[in-house]
Order: sequence, then structure tokens, then C-alpha cells
Amino acid sequence: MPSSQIDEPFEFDLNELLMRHSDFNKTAFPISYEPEEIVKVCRRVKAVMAEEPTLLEVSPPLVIVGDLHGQYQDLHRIFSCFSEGRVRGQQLQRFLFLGDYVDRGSNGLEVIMCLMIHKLAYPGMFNLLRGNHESALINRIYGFHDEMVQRFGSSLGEKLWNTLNETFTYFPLAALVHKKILCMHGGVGPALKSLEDIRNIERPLDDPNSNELSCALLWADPMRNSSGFTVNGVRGVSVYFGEDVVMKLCDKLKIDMIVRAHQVMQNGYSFFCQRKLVTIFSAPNYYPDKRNLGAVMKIEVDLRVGFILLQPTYKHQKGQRHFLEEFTKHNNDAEYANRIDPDRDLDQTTYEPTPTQNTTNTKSLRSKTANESGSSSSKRSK
Ligand SMILES: [Mn+2]
Repeated sequence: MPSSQIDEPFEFDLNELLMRHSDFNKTAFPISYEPEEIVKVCRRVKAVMAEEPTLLEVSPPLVIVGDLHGQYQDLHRIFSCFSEGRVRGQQLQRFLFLGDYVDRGSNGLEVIMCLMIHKLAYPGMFNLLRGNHESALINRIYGFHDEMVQRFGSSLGEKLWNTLNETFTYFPLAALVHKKILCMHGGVGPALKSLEDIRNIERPLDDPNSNELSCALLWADPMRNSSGFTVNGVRGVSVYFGEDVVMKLCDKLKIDMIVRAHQVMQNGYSFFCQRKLVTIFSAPNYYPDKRNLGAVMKIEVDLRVGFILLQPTYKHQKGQRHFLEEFTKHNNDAEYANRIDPDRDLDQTTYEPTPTQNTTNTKSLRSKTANESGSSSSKRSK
């Protein structure tokens, strides 16, 4: 494609693009894209996001979604959980996505295009934060660059990959729900003293690791039985933060709770620090040998929170009926959790990040074995 085409004004049929991303079972997959329409969508998303603050303000009710990592079919399963009759869930709910759309899984392009197109169609209803994988330095290595080159060839693939990464530099870094629930991909760091510190981070932000606070927002992890901040030796980036940090920060920032993603949870979500922090991971079967669940969090208008769990599904279980059966079963189990009640004992299995998605390498997993997490997952269905 000659570069002059890339510079043309961005006119495209948004409705047609929405249709192409409307329903996994009724539309072609993988989705084919004209290179120019990727460029045009990116250009318009940049313009929309340039107007948004670095700390988004979002109102309940809404659905919060954690890591997706190129699992396009699972994104549609999430949408279908909220469908009513013929109206699809993506048209009925406000969403906040916590980042890590690309890498690891094989359909990062479908995931990010679907989300960006919905952002353009419903800007107030689709809120997209940046994850640590929405950075060229990371997604060159962990899958997205390869995906783009495989689909478009090395020269055009590289060019489109660059265009998408440039768009990521405009993505907001955190969100505040009803002034009470602070959300980000990774976590918090010592540089976070007030919410203004987040608002003051300027975008476009080329390398989030160049700024201590943006680095923590995208990379940091909570650490049980620790206090203060410690070196995040496993990731080699940013910090671990202890329960005392969460307690003090909730007090200081006058917030009730922190919601973040970034770590695989066997049951899709897990509380930390007396329910002051919750991790949500929305890519079921991210570790196929662990059969981890995915979860999304629903925040009601009165700030009650609940979780919807997604079972891993397999090729032999094709079809929406299975998804709905699984969803119904697990949604009944996932009764609404009142976050004022600190007694509920939930599974706290976490997995360390791995350099590549090598599913046979279980050395990188810590905490419990698959069997142990399996039993705790059945326990919590009470
Ligand atoms: Mn991450």
C-alpha cells in the first residue's frame, strides 16, 4: 500500500465495521481488514482519546474486564453474558477494560479493533485503559508483532503494528468509578500521593516505563504478607506493594477499593487486603493445563460488586448454547458479594508471569497446584 493512502482523510463505514465485530458465531472469523481501515480507525481513536483525561471518571453501573490477551471469542462470550433478547450486551452495558488486549493469544488484532470500533461508536460506554502489553517494547516480543507480520507481511505488518502502538500511547492509564473505586491495569507505587499525580501524567506517553508512576500503574503487583514497597524481582519492572500500602492509600485518596488486572487468577478474580483490592483476569484457559477461569466484575449503581465467571471452553463444545449453560451455572454460583463483608474466604491463587506462554512449563507457577485450586474453586460455589 503506498503511504499516500495512509494519509488520506479518515472516512469509513462505522456501522459496517460494527457489524463485522458484532457476534462471534454469525460473522466471519478471522476478520479481514483493509490496511487503510486500521489506520483510519486508529487515527480517529487517537483524536477521541486525546480529549480524555489520563484518569477517566466513570459512573456505575458498569462492567469491568481484565486481561483479554487476544482471546477474541472470549470477548464475545463476555458481551453475550449481558445480552437481552436480540440486543447484544455490548450495546446495553457501560464497560471499563483494564488493558492487555494484545499478545499471548492469537487474535490481538480482532480484540483491539473490536474495542476501538466500539469506542468510536459508543465513546462514553466503552472505556479502554492501557495495559503493560500496549507498548511496542513489550508487544514486539510477546506475540502481537508476529501476528501483524503474519497477517500483512513484513513491511505492511510492521507499519500497521507501529500505527497501533502509536495509538496505544494515547490510552488513559487509570479510571475512577464514582470517585470511590480506583482502577488500573497493574497497581500503585510510591510516587502515587494524590489522584492529581495520575491526572498530571501527560499523554501521548511513548514509554510508560519512563515515568515511575505510569510504570507502577501498568506493572506493579500486590504482595501478600509484605509491607511497604519491595522490588518486583519476578517481572524485573516496578514494585510489589503490601497490604499496608493499600490500606493507607485508600484512606489518603478517600477511595473504597482498588480494582486491577495483570495476574492470572485461578477463579478469574481474587480479593486482597480485606477486600480493599481485587484482581480480575478475563482470559479463561490462559494456562490450558490449569484451566483457569476468567471473570468480569459488575458494579451496580449502588456500588455493590459481583462477578461473572467464564469457564474455559474447548473446540468440541462449539456453539453458543454451551456458553450460555456454563454461564448460567457459574453465574448462579457467583452470588453478589457485598464488599463490606470481609469474612468471605476466596481463592487466592496467583501465577507468576511467564516470559512466553509456554503451557508445559509449570515451574513458573507458584502457590497451589491445579488440584488444590480446583477444590477451592468448587468450595467457593457455596
Ligand atoms: Mn499485564
